[in-house]
Amino acid sequence: MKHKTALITGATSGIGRAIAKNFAQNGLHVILCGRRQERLDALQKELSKITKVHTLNFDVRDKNKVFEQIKSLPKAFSAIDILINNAGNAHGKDPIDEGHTDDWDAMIDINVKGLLYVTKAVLPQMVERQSGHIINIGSTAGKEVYPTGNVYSASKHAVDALNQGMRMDLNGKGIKIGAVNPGLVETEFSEVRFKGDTQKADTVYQGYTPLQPQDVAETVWFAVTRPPHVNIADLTMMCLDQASSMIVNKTS
Ligand code: NDP
Ligand code: 8X3
Repeated sequence: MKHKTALITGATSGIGRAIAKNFAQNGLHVILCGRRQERLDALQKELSKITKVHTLNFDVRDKNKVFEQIKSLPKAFSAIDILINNAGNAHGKDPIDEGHTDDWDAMIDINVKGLLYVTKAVLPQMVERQSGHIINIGSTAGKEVYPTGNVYSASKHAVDALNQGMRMDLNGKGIKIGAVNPGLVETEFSEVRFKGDTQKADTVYQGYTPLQPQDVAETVWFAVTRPPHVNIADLTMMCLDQASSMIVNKTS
């Protein structure tokens, strides 16, 4: 596992950043992706003390930039062993008749099409080498729908479908495909969903003990360290206080 190269989308925050740190601490070389350059620079500075780090700045919605950036990788980083398709967010939380088309576009374009573009840019080399591992970060929202979750949930159901489809189409080509589907994780997710309303965002994680990004990172690490014949195909994880999207044991 040491010195393998992993590309992580959405490495500037939350789950992606925790996965990047965990990989770096375990000796993997990491390619950190995101749009916020100052955060990419800060994480690169931190992780460069313990491993080899490269950063790529692109919006996953920008198809040409995705291909251009991944093609531009220096030789030392160009063979990608592990791809973590993590970049994504919810935008808004409204009943369908009150939803905003810009939010819908963002969720479908980032969570679904962006994941496809990055996968398309990385896959050919994995197919050629007959080896590689892709982990798609889905969600409990990709397994069940909840009121006002409509389009976000649809985008994560698409990730679930793509995870299955990729595994079928790549069967026999030596590439592992799997999903990790977390429930509520305390990240900047709700801040993005509620467009910077931090007070509203904070209430999502109050009154119970939610998952932390590190919990998801440790689960991803478990998946990537299984023996060659074992593929974690589809794993759903929630905090103890969560039973489903709608059932959370809040004590306050
Ligand atoms: P954060 O908001 O903390 O992180 C989101 C990451 O995605 C950031 O690094 C951001 O980077 C990146 N990103 C967002 N939009 C784009 C874009 N257009 N192009 C490139 N990168 C982008 O949220 P989380 O860590 O919680 O979310 C990570 C993943 O986990 C998402 O796919 C989310 O759906 C999923 N998830 C989250 C759960 C939760 O409760 N938090 C539960 C289940 C799944 P930057 O802004 O720098 O581009
Ligand atoms: C994030 C979890 O419940 O906010 O995927 O949709 S939830």
